[in-house]
Amino acid sequence: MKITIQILLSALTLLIYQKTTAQAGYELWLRYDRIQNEERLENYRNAIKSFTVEGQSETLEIIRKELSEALTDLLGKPVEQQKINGSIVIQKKHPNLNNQLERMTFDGYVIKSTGDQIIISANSDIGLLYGTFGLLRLIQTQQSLEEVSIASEPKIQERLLNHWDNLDRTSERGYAGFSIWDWHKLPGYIDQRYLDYARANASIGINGTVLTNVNANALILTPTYLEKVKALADGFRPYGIKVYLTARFSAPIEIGGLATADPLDSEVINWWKNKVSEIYSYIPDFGGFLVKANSEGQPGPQNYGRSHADGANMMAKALQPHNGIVMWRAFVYSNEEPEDRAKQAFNEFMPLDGTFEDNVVVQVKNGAIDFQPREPFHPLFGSMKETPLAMEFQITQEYLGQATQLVYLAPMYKEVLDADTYAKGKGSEVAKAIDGSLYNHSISAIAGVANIGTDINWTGHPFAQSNWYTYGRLAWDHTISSEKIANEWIQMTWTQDSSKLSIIKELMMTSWPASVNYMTPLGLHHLMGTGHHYGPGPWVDNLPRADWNPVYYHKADKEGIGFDRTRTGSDAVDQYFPEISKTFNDPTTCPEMYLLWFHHLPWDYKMKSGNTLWTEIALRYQKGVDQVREMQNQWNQLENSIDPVRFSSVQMLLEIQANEAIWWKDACLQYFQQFSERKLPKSVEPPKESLDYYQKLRFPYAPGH
Ligand code: BDP
Repeated sequence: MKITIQILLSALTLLIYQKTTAQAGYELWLRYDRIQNEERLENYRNAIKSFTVEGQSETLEIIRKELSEALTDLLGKPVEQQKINGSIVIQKKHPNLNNQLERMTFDGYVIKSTGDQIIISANSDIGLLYGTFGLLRLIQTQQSLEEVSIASEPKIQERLLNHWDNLDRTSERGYAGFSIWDWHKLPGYIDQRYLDYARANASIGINGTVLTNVNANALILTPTYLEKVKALADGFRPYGIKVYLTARFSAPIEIGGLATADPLDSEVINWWKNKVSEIYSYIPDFGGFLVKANSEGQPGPQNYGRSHADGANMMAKALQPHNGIVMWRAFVYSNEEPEDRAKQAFNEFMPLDGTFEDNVVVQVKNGAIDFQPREPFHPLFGSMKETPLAMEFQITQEYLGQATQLVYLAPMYKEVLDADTYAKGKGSEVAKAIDGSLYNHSISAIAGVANIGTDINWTGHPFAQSNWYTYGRLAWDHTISSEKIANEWIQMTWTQDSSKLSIIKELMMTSWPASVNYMTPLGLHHLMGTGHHYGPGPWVDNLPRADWNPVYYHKADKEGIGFDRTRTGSDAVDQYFPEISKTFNDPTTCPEMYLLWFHHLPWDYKMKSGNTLWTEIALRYQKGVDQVREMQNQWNQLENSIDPVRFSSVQMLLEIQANEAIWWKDACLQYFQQFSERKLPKSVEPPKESLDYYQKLRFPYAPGH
């Protein structure tokens, strides 16, 4: 009797625990809520009575568990596993699908209905895992399975997360708690979170992870830490996720006892060769290195008078025998350089095109400055022909409201991916430069700076999960639309009700344009507070480097505002192909969203709307505030249809966001008004606090810094 009560009690505790974590959002988009539409449910129940997974491997075991649990939850009744001939058949290289599979590269999959069965097939177990999640997504988003025939393969080969995580568990620009890697307890303790992380990534096709910060610590390359890295790699492997590390360029000195890290020094070359072999003895499928060198104080080849190519190639050669790659970052700009910061990476890397080893990928941020709310695409895309370029997106919202703001980033990523570089005439989109199709590169890669931490919902803001999801989906297929991704994610995360879905989607689709409006409208950029980048600080002018100060970027004065990057200014426009540079160079053809990125214009400059520039700026800030208020109204309509914990968490965060939007508007407009010396338009709400008040705000413990 006593035992039965104990069992009942622990079952109850587990149930309550599961309910609480579900309400807190731990399940991400893998909630598998029961299908509510009775007709659909009946169809699924008829079509799916059982499943069969052919073969044995750790990955196939994961598939079995996933299918059994997911189908049982989605269909609200247990779905049996059968030895042969289930209604879903998961089989590698299925003979009926040979034709399609033979043409498939990487880890693509086919899902095909034959009338009485649904077959999922692929060339690898990992492909089968992706196919399994693909099928579950179809059910989660309530697609018909009757005549399903899907062939899906990733357009980009290496789809990585970059964790800017430190060994002390802080996370640079992390807003969701601490790093999920508990180095102290590794390798003995494998936190369930690691496996849940791997599973979530596999569900969206992410196949690699860089565990450590680009501002690297050489200790990660020592045996003590490599043991720990191995434990993680072993856990991730069945989910198809390879591990990569950041390599500190000066490691040969710091942990190797050498006197130099000169990439042409034979001892240094040997040191890296041996170090790489040692890493592979722990992790036979190690992915390779990500390197930030000669950037923001990090050591690099230039310390020894060598080039980025010398540095990258030295590491690349050490990795070649093991099939590893080097991702060498192009995020470089120099303090001594009087040149416009936006031009420096291009100037530095273009002359090196054609000199990199085959296993080097140059990793380029989406824009030429630094993950701003909106940036024109980086001019290196399309221009570097001989070198594969990886796109680096930031998923963590360093400059986009951190964890207090709801900003759905798919439209931002898409704006960049879809931008035409004109490198080979019309139709040379940035996406093609990355997926390798523009210049026939054999390696292709994409990186997203992760927003994942120890918070129970993983990402701090419940809606920040959508950005992790989006990144994975676009890395797999950059042609999917922002709306479609939002639809999927909302159905899997929030609701199956179409009218509620539309409300959430509208809110999400408004969020990025809104944030651009209330932070940096019309091409303004880098106006954020010092160091932590939290909130506005357009007045900041006292940082040691000119190009760390917001005043460097907006250049507001009595005459006007904006950075002149035209041919008569810094001439950054000419780093683009002529079709683009011509458009950007002329304020009348330059898209207004980038206007002040490329032009310094008088306050009375006439905008397309007929307003003066000053009026337009003011109206944009106000519009951003109004848009957030509208987002609040939309969310409030969902009370009672969303579980109370997640509902009120988003409600509170939107209230914070609304206040932060007002803060941005008031601080920026009052600051710029000192130069414009013009009144605010009537429809702009008067500021809540004085400029002086905003300038005195301090946030010594703002997260992520
Ligand atoms: C900037 C961040 C800084 C990073 C740097 C980078 O503020 O923390 O170290 O980028 O990408 O956006 O290396």
